[in-house]
Amino acid sequence: MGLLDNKKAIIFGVANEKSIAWAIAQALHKEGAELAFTYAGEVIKERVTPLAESIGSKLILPCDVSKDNEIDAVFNKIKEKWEGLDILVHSIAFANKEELKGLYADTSREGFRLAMDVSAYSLVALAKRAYPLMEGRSGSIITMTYLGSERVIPNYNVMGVAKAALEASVRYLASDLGQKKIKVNAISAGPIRTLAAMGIGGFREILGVVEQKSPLKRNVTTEDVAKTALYLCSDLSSGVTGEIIYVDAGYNIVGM
Ligand code: 0WD
Repeated sequence: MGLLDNKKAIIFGVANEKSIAWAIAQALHKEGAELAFTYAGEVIKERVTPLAESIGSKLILPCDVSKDNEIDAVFNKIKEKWEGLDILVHSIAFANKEELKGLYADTSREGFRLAMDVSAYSLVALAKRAYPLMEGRSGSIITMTYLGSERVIPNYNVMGVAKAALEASVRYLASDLGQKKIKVNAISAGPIRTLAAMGIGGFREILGVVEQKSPLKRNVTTEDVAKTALYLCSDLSSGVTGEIIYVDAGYNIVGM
């Protein structure tokens, strides 16, 4: 018997086998959840399809989260195939590469809009379509954030500001959806070498600092994050909502 037997979960944000979302998908699958995946663009489709199929997923759908019509199509399909939904994993962020180096003070209006739209508003856009499908099912929505939302991390820039908006959205969504018995939480992960992370200037240096200074004296893995995701998506976290949970080897508590 698994923790998530008979649960239906949709995963947004698998780009390849190194993605945090992929480790989460595997953990949810292992505990019995049935999974749907989305991808943005044909290149990602080719990477996601074999991964999704390897764990028996039959629903692999296109979705650029900056397009409402694509989001609508995904949730219409979920309604048609599954009728309801128990778990939504949002593991998506994007900013133009030139915004992730140099000065935050040089952020462009369009760069700010794009980072906010894809990295923060997208959670709201997905939650808006998910909650009617979660009615009466004790749903769980999770998203991924980073310490750059509350402290200045060199080069993280506009993404830090987008993550602050994302974390505030977690609290507002948790408040709205609590009466429908839906939990909304975020995991604040330590740095992990993924496609998205490699776009951040000086990322290798950040990994080195965490290894040296964090209480556990190591970096975290996608499996570390996936275990907390499993907790948040299952009944083990039945009394937890609106939280930002750190999976960062304790780095966030360190002052010096
Ligand atoms: O150190 C890290 N890797 C951390 C990541 C530390 C703390 C938090 N995070 C967050 C990221 O900010 C993101 O929200 O975790 C989430 C997942 O990121 P990841 O697993 O590190 O990176 P990746 O494997 O690249 O997945 C993010 C994916 C995109 O990948 P690419 O590399 O193609 O940009 O987000 C998806 C895409 O698959 N994505 C979109 N999906 C739909 N519509 C869009 C979009 N417009 N843009 C990006």
